[in-house]
Amino acid sequence: MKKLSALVLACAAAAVAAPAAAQFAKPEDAIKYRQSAMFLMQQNFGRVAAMASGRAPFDAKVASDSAAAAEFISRLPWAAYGEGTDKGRDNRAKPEIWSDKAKFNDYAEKMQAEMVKLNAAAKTGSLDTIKTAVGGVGGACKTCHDAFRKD
Ligand code: ASC
Repeated sequence: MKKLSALVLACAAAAVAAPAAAQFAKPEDAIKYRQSAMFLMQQNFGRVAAMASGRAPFDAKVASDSAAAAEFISRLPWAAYGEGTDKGRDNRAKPEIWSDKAKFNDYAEKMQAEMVKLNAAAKTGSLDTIKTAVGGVGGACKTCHDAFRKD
């Protein structure tokens, strides 16, 4: 019994200590994962942004559902930027992501905070409120891309 609890504890400790990268079998999978998350986030955010700019007709339900999806997805990419995931599949991540991780994480957190605001704004059903929040998210995307994405 003692042995079993020690083993369970050791496994739990290992699971906590394991780097986020450990959830991916290979760097290619991590890159594909974060690119997929970014794509899904962009598609959902882009739908709301198109309504905010008048390129698409405003549909409060679609805006709300899309913003909720974008907000959830905004939490996903970050676990897939572990050490050694700069190469393994065609990607535009700059080396600064790993050499200036604190700044990268700060930008990532700011974007997620803007997504929370967008989701709340979309729930109000007010297009003007959504427009402001779309501006916040777009700015956060751009700030990070300018610093950490190639071209
Ligand atoms: C998008 C998208 C981005 C941001 C950015 C906002 O829809 O793909 O990277 O918005 O263009 O400035």
